[in-house]
Amino acid sequence: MNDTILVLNGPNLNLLGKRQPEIYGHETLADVENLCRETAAGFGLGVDFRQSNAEHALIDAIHAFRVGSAGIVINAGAYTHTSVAILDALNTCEVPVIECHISNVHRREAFRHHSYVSLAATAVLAGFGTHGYALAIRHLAHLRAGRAA
Ligand code: CA2
Repeated sequence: MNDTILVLNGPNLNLLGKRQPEIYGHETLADVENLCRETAAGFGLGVDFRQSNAEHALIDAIHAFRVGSAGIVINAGAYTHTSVAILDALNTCEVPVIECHISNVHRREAFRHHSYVSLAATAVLAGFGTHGYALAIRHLAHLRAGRAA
């Protein structure tokens, strides 16, 4: 088991902080990356922080971290609601997977209420804003401490 958490962000999240602040807030993805690194460092863990608009790149990243890592935090963006391919990749994971959404998807449009990612997730966070990423990392650290004991 290594010390690195994959934090994986899907389509359009590169625009975080630049559009729709009423839904997603003012923080940029670079701010989220800093938050993740600082949070993980507090537990002696590292972060590989990635964003892609391409489904295959997200799947390749999951494959690279599916075994032996400290876990995966995934905000798959709209692929959450559509991608059986990402679900299939997550179902191969031997490490914990935390699904994280900035907005509360359950008080939004009905098509956001179903998540393929949730079918493979250890835990799900929605509506905590970007703070949800820190909570997800904190939970991975907690699970890791339990596994090491
Ligand atoms: O709430 C979330 O984190 C979402 O995963 C964000 C996705 C959306 O499709 C999911 O239903 C919920 C959208 C990501 C788009 O990100 C943007 C951020 C700022 C401006 C424009 C898009």
